[in-house]
Amino acid sequence: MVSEKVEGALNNQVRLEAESSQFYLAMASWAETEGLNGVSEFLYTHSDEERQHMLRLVRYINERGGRAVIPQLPKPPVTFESMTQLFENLLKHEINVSEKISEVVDICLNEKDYITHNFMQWYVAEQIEEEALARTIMDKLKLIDGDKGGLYLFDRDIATISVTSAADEGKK
Ligand code: OFO
Repeated sequence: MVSEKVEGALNNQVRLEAESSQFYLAMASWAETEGLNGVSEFLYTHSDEERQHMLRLVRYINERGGRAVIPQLPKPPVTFESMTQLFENLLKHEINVSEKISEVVDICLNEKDYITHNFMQWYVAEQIEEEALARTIMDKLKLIDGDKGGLYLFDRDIATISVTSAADEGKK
């Protein structure tokens, strides 16, 4: 059974994961209209992954005797200034999510809820990978520095990357 505090913290996280999914969906859609097909594929996949993160929490809360709250979401932006600005936003967003996950972990420890603490470790590991991936993408964009040929190759290559595949690469 989760305590009220832990239930509240997990439901906050449900909202954040849902917001991430919506945010990346908006980014994917914008990229698609800009002809950035690789970037848009990457972001559509990323958006789906965030939805899975949300679902995992929803099911856990309910399984542990709590009640998951399906949140109302703010409208994400329709357009983005540039691909660099888009990925800057993504990195900032992920850093914020990591901070929030640390807060949930902290609440679990204060509440002596070691089961939820254990459950949250999956999110801690996931955030390390997601932040690393976002930083790698930003490094590549800095390297390309607006060069059209470089952007073309970047768009082509990013289609094959996902957080999961990047994590698998790391394990090889
Ligand atoms: Fe759910 O991992 Fe990103 O936000």
